[in-house]
Parts: sequence; C-alpha cells; structure tokens
Amino acid sequence: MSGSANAAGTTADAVDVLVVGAGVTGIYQLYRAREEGFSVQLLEAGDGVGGTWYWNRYPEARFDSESYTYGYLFSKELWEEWEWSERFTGQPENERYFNFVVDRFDLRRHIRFGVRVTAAEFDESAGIWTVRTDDGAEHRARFLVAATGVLSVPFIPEVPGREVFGGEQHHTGRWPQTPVDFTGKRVAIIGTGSSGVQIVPAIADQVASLTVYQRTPDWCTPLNNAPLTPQERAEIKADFERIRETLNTSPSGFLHALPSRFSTDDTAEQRQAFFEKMWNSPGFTKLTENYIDFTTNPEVNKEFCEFIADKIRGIVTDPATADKLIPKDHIYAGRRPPFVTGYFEAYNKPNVSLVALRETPIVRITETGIETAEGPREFDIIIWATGYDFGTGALNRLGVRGRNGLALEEYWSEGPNTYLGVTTAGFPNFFFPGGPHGALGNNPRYAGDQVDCVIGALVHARDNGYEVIEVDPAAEAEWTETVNSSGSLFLESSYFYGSNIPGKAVKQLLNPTGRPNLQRLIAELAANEYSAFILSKVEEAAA
Ligand code: NA7
Repeated sequence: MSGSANAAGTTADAVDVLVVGAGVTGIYQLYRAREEGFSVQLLEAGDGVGGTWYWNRYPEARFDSESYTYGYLFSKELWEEWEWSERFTGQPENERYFNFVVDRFDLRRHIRFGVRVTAAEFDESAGIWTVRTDDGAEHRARFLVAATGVLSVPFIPEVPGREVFGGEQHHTGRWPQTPVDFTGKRVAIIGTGSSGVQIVPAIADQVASLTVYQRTPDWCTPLNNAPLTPQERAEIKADFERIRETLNTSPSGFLHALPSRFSTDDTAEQRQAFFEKMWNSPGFTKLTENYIDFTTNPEVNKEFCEFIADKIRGIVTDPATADKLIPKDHIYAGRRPPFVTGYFEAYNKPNVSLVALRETPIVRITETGIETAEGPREFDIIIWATGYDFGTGALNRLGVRGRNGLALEEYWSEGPNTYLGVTTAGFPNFFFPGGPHGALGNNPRYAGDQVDCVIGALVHARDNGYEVIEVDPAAEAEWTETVNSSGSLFLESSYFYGSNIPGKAVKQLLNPTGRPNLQRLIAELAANEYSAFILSKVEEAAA
C-alpha cells in the first residue's frame, strides 16, 4: 500500500502503519507489520525500548509473570538465543531483552525515539492519519496503532505543597536514568501497590529511615523467585513448541496448571496444608492453581485470607503494625494482588515504620517533609508509588480526533467504547491493542492476540483492495455492553475501574469475559471476513 496515490489525496509521504509506543505490544506490532510487508514507523517518547521496562527502573522493579511466559513466542530462534537468569527477572534484564529483540530482528531503524505524540487527526477525504509530535514534526499514516499501554501514565495525587518540597521526588513510573542514591537518606514512600511493596525491602538496608505511607493494604504473598538452573534453562529451551502451544491457549496466559480440586474435597486441615503449598508457590499460581471454587466461593477465599493474615502476624513482630498490614475491605484478588520478597520482614527493622493513612491522613507536603494529622516528619526523598491512570490514560491524552473531528477523550468521557478492545467506532483505521477491554491475565499474551487481530484485519483489507477499516457501531455497542455487564472479581473501587483517578468515569477497563472468549471472537471475526468492520475505499468512506 505504501506510497500509492488515490483519488482523494496523495499518500506519497504516508507509511502504511504508524505505531505509537515501543513497549512489549508495540515492538510486536512493529515486527508483525513489517513481516507482512507494510511500511511501518514507530514513535516512542522514551529514549529506549521496553515501555514499562524502560520507565520503571526503580529498585527491585521485577516481573511477576514468569519471564519466559512474558517474552515473545514468535521466533524459535529468539527463544533459543535468549537466556533468562531467573524465574522472575528484574527491570535491567527485562530492558536488555527488549533491546536484544529489536536488534535481533533489525527493528530499531523503524523506531524514532524521544518524540511524544501530541495530536492525531484523521483526514476523511484522504483516509490518512496526520500525527504530530512534540518536536514539531508531522507524520502521516494509513493506519494508526496506539500501543501505548495500560499502565503508562503515572498518577500523583494532588497533595498540597508538593511543589515546595526541597528534596528529591520520584514517581515509580518515571524513575531517573541515573540510579537514586539512598545511602543514609530519610525516605518516604507513598503507596503500597505492586510497585511500592517491591521497593520497601530493596532499600530498607541502605536508608537511614524509611516511612511507608499506606492507604489500603493489599493481600501480599511471596513471589518465590529463584535463579533458573542450567537444567531448567535447557528444559525451557528444548520445550519451545509445547510451551508456546500452552501459552497461546492458556486462559490466563500463564504456564500454570489448571486447578484440580474443590475446597470441599479437602478437610480444614488439608486446606491449611494446601494453602501452605500455595504460599510457597511462585507468583500468580496462588490465584491460577488455587481451588476450583476459589473465585466463586467467598468462604474458601476468606479462609485463604485468614491464612495469609496469620502469616503476616507470624512475620511482623509488632502486633499493631501487623494488624495495619492486613487488608480489611476485600478478599483475595478483589484488587490486583502484589507479590513480595521480604516485604513484611522489612517492618521488623528499627529504621522502617508504617503510617496508616486512613487513621493518619497526609495534610500537606512541606519544604522539608510530610505533615500528617500527627505532625511533620522530615525527609530527603519522597517516592510516589501511587499508580497509574489505568487502561485509557494514555489513549485519552494522545489528542486523537476521528470523523468530524470527534475527540477520543470526549467519546470516552463516560468510559471506553471498544470492539474487542482493539478499535472504536468513528475512528477509522485506528487500533489500540493492549488497551482497555482486552486484558485478563498475563499482559503480553492477550495483547499479542490483539496485535494478531489488527494485523489480520490489515492484511484482509489489503488483499481485498480496501483502504478504510471501521468497526460497525452495533458491534462496538454489543462488545462494550458485554464487558460492562460482566461481573469480575475485582472491586469497583480498584484501578481496573478507574476509581483511583479523581473525576474519572467508573467503568470496567478490563475484559472480564476472559481470554478464551476474546480469542474465540477474534477467530470468528476473521472467519466471517471481518464482517463486524465496514471496509471501503477512501472515496466511499469519505462519502
Ligand atoms: P497501584 O497498584 O495502583 O498502587 C498505587 C498505590 O498508591 C496504592 O497503594 C494506592 O492506595 C496508593 N495511593 C494512590 N493515591 C493515593 C493517595 N492520594 N494517598 C495515598 N496513597 C495513594 O500502582 P503500582 O504502581 O503499585 O502497581 C501498578 C501495576 O504495576 C500493578 O498492578 C502491576 O500490574 C504492576 P489505594 O489502594 O488507592 O488506597
């Protein structure tokens, strides 16, 4: 398609596919588009690849999906050439992996670094997207694919006085390139989600003092990371086809076994032994390999929570601190469960303390520290581990304008409307794999399904002489309604509904129908010759 002219306008300077974001999804999108023979360019705001694994370089930033199930499955050579050192590798190794991939497949020359998209407008008469970046440049493309991620826009709460603080302040998602020196520093960390609880034990021994400001405790359980032995590495490499097949069809996108027992199959004593096994199992197996009825029977879930609470009481020596660390308002997986290494143990160190913000709220940030209802404390460094504008944050900030100049952020002001979490009506030739309404499980796996869906549609359009792809509003309405009316484990108060962002519509941002359903619908879409899409020539679409 590249460079062809059409009646409505010239496409001579337009690429076929413009991808935004060089994270795990964007790199795969770039690779697939190039392999299918499309001309393709990728724009990335950072100076390197990796997305989350470029920006989140805070101490102990780490996968909690098994590394080899997070990495790409499109190349057996890549699988065999890359060595993961641990079950759950840390940020530096993850970033190296993404660099290895782009160089291995010669993708870097398609990537422009250090440019942030500020606007993207669809020209209906030409069927072309014009994309502007903060360096003043203009880019033109037939198809625009925003692979901008669900956890890429950091959120820092409006706490009075933040600008007057004289020390260092960092958000976990915008960590500086040069390592932060914590030695002998008085450090505050605000937020105890997955990021905050990774940092606490990582810096506790370096700092003079560490004060953790916690609003809502989560059900943290051990990550149980371990180095991969040479034998394990060899086994993983030798088993590529089977692992790929399992991951490509796994409901959660993990390599975990499916649960095999109901809680009622076991006595109370046997359940305790089983929970002990779960406690000692890696990462998300506590959810994916728990009892069959774990997510449907609140009683067994509560029993597991009581088991975890006992563990916390057994680890943390100060009973009052232990009690503050035990969640009171949700059962396991009511919110995204974090995984930890030495987190609870850190509270036994004399220099680590916990402030429960619901009892002792922050009043303001001062020049020298943080003032709560109990008074001021002085700090050299404040870490904001306060999360992200999940799901729609990045897309709503891209300045996307579809038909008749419709602004995406306006169209989505009451929550996203999507078809299969890949596209939205009124925004022709615009796709966002790995965005809202797609996820439920191991991120790269379902985002990969969506990239494949987008590429399938592009190839179908090319093969049949179509230039414009737009989802039928009825198909979009049906999927959006399905997503919004499907209950999920996660509470409406979690960031999966946008509740952490003041003023944001509280709407489902995940795909609670699950990955198998998404895969089925994607397969049906292709089998039905993309009948959920209105496919046309530019002149027809403009008319
Ligand atoms: P999360 O999981 O959204 O955690 C953010 C934390 O920040 C959480 O403990 C919040 O408490 C806390 N927070 C947010 N706003 C405030 C204010 N105003 N005051 C005090 N504390 C606040 O983000 P993470 O970066 O830890 O993890 C993001 C994802 O990365 C994670 O799920 C994985 O997918 C990897 P709250 O719970 O809202 O009371």
